[in-house]
Order: sequence, then structure tokens, then C-alpha cells
Amino acid sequence: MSYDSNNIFAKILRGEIPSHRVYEDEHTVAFMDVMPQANGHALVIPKAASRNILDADPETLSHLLPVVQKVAKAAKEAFQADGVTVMQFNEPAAGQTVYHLHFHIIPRVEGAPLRP
Ligand code: DGP
Repeated sequence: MSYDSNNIFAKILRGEIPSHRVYEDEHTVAFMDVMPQANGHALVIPKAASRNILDADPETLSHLLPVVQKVAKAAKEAFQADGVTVMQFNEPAAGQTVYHLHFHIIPRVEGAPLRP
């Protein structure tokens, strides 16, 4: 499958639609999810045009995981969570709805289920 530069996260990267950014560096941006499944639900995305993990190049992936860890640690502390769920979906059959590679970072409180 190909990359569609009109996807919503590409628009967020270009500043065409607003987002609440919580981290940015040369290769990566993190911002809050508009449909949070728990308080503090954030998304980490590469600036590179990647549809999902299946077509991402290794260099893009190498920049992402350290930021996933950084945001997960920060979210856990900021939201006084007991743990953090990291999720990532590829293609519609797997639950992907926005076709720009992203990792979900979701702070978890003991005993609290995710919101649908
Ligand atoms: P998925 O492709 O299923 O891994 O999830 C996409 C996520 O993107 C979903 O949790 C909702 C979020 N989302 C969709 N549209 C927007 C938007 O315009 N802004 C932000 N911040 N998040 C969005």
C-alpha cells in the first residue's frame, strides 16, 4: 500500500490542523490523541512519510523507539500511572485507521480498563 500525504497526521506535521504537541525533535513528533482511551493518551509519529511499520525504513524506526520510551516514561510520571500500554496497528485488518505510522502511548492505572 502507498503513502497518502493527505492523511490527518501528515496534516498535523505540516501544521495544517492543530495538535497538542508534547515532544518534537528532528525526526519525531508526539502529540495528544483526540480520542483518548485513558488520561494522557499520546501518539508518537515519525516526520518521515511512512504508512505503517510494514513500509518504514530501518533508519526511521531507529529514531522512533527511543522517543516512544521517553514519552512513555514522561506520561507515566505526569499522569501518576502504574504502567503504560504501547500499541501500534498496521493496515485496516489490524485496526489501523490513520495511515501514517504511529505508536499509542497510554498511561494505565491499576484496575482501570481502557475506554472504547
Ligand atoms: P489507529 O490508526 O487505530 O492506531 O488510531 C488512530 C488514532 O488517531 C486514534 O486513537 C484517534 C487519533 N486521531 C484521529 N484523528 C486525530 C486528530 O485529528 N488529531 C489527533 N490528535 N488524534 C487523532
